[in-house]
Amino acid sequence: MAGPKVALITGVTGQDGAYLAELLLDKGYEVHGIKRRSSLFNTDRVDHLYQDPHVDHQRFKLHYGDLTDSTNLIRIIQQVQPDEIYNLAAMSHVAVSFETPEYTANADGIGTLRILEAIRILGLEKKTRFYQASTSELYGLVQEIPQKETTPFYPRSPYAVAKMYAYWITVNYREAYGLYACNGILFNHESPLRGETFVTRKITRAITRISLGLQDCLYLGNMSALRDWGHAKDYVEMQWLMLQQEQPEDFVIATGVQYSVRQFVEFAAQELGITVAFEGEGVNEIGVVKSVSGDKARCKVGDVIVRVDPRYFRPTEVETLLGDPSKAKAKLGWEPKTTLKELVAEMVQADYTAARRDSLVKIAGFQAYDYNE
Ligand code: NDP
Ligand code: GDR
Repeated sequence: MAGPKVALITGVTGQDGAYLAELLLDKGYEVHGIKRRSSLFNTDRVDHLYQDPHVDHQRFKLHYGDLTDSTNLIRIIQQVQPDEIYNLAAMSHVAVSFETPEYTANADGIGTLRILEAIRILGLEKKTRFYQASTSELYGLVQEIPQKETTPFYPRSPYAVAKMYAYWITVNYREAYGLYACNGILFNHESPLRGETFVTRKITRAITRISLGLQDCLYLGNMSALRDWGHAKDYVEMQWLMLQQEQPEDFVIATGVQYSVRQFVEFAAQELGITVAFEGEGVNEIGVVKSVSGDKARCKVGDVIVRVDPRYFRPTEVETLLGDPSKAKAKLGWEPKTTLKELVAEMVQADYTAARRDSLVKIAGFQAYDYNE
């Protein structure tokens, strides 16, 4: 009898890696993940999936590795003999890529080549299917609205340029060597597991902390940027689906709806029952909280909530992204399940719970948890 399918996920400790590992385990896969060595634990998002390596039939295994080290990638792939590889690892922060352009090119661009070459070196071209985490950032300075699979690319950051190399090397290995390799061109997707420095999570975290008096103000950069935001949980299902087709193809994954960063702030505030004003607007020159409602809200009228800090502006910005997911709907029968409002509600709830815990500790110290006293 054939054993379970074996998947290898790079970037398993990230947002998508955690949701994808969960999905594949639910489907009965044996899941291997590559994690980087860090001086602190970096496995928070997958700790609930951890299985004691001393028990039999362990189905979730982690390996130390790095996309900048081909010897390590070849060894892991040889050992694991995966049916499917999901290449999710990347230096994924657009703004940070301007600070670390060479590293970003190495990890995000050449890292993809290293995996594709490992598949070839090990003679796994017919066995191993490959998914590349491509991105709407490829469209950058958009040439067409909405963006679809045929829209020309115009990357606007070292991150997007590195991902463009990864996109084309994936296509090239498919055409040159017959690999089952495909690109998911995913538009922004978020969740309570989103990294804290991406704008959506930064907003839901800050606004819940402000409402509980743990933080005074939220500083943002370009609030007019428009994005097509979906839920990460919906999007990882597509990553799996793309590797289950007869022929490998590239797909745009998006909701087809667009909002601004500023609107995202407003939705988050509404969810929390507070109304915000922005710097330069409202009754005075700096922006104030205009009204307060709901028992969660601890802000006073007059508190400044959202201010602009130019340090968050990017040297070249991607002003607008809007995806057309028609091909994914037609060929894979996929549609996003979560609206932006539902996504915001889930993120605000999760961050409010965390902020409330911090607030209790701040107010009452550890006594807050000492129920025997
Ligand atoms: P995260 O930033 O949450 O996760 C990135 C993962 O990559 C982490 O596990 C990180 O490890 C790991 N990683 C980073 N550098 C290396 C390296 N050199 N070697 C090995 N592992 C590394 O990203 P997401 O989960 O949000 O995104 C997953 C992928 O999808 C990324 O490639 C991203 O660029 C791409 N993408 C994401 C979109 C989104 O909206 N989320 C949209 C389109 C594409 P550690 O935990 O140690 O930092
Ligand atoms: P993005 O996501 O660059 O689209 O890349 P991010 O959330 O960082 O920015 C979205 C937009 O918000 C604007 N912005 C701010 N961004 C951050 N991070 N912090 C701020 O304070 C802030 N203020 C305004 C940005 O300028 C931008 O326009 C994400 C990543 O997950 C990539 O890996 C992925 O490829 C793309 O989405 C699709």
